[in-house]
Amino acid sequence: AKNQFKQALKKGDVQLGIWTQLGSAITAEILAGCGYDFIGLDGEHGPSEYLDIYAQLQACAAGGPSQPIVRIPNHDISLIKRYLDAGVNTLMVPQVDTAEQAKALVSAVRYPPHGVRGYCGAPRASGFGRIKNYATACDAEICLIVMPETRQALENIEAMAAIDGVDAFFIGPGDLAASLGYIGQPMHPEVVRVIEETGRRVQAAGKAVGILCTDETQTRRYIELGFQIVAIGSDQGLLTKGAEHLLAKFR
Ligand code: 3PY
Ligand code: MG
Repeated sequence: AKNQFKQALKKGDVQLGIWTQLGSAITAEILAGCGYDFIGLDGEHGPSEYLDIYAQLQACAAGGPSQPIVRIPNHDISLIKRYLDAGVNTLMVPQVDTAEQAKALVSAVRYPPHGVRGYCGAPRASGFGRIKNYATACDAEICLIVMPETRQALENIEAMAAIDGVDAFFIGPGDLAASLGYIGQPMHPEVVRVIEETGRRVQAAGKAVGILCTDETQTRRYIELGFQIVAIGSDQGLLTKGAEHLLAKFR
């Protein structure tokens, strides 16, 4: 199996990642070489469109060992097909609220007869046709991460976790806080309590759980609780904080 990230989740290992939302292939190339287990390429928030993500995937391949995870903007199966063709093997989908939605996503990432993914002869994902068994081998390599970000999703955690092909859950603290009535307060004690409880429920159902968190103390706590996919910072956050910190030393 080539998707080391997926294997690491199965083994129970923690994967530390960096989030990128600036849409820059150069940034992705630099970060991919920094030693993180994964790099999140964000096609939901931030400026990245399909070709921007494509370039960032190329940059990751050139820049280093980090596993790219692509977060797509919606559940559109024709868009999912295009990202998979581009070589995405670890796909994150936002705002997944129901088992029906999760099942449709599993179907979207699998070729017939197991799903409805459209077939292309020689996409980038197949090394432009050089990986001869791509069409039969790829299903096992694809890692599907769904995002519970609403009250409704919380009600359906066990139903979604029971679906074969849903590999992991990545909690969106910002949207979840908003859905719970605490918009802009992802660190509100009640939001954190619900996140921790959701993590336990996902783990009890036998699936991996992850989160994007930039508060260092809370990030450590999530790791202690067994969160496995942990994005610990972002390109935009690092740039802002680094630039402000530098200037503050001289002014
Ligand atoms: C959220 O906080 O809602 C997210 O989607 C983070 O990735
Ligand atoms: Mg979100």
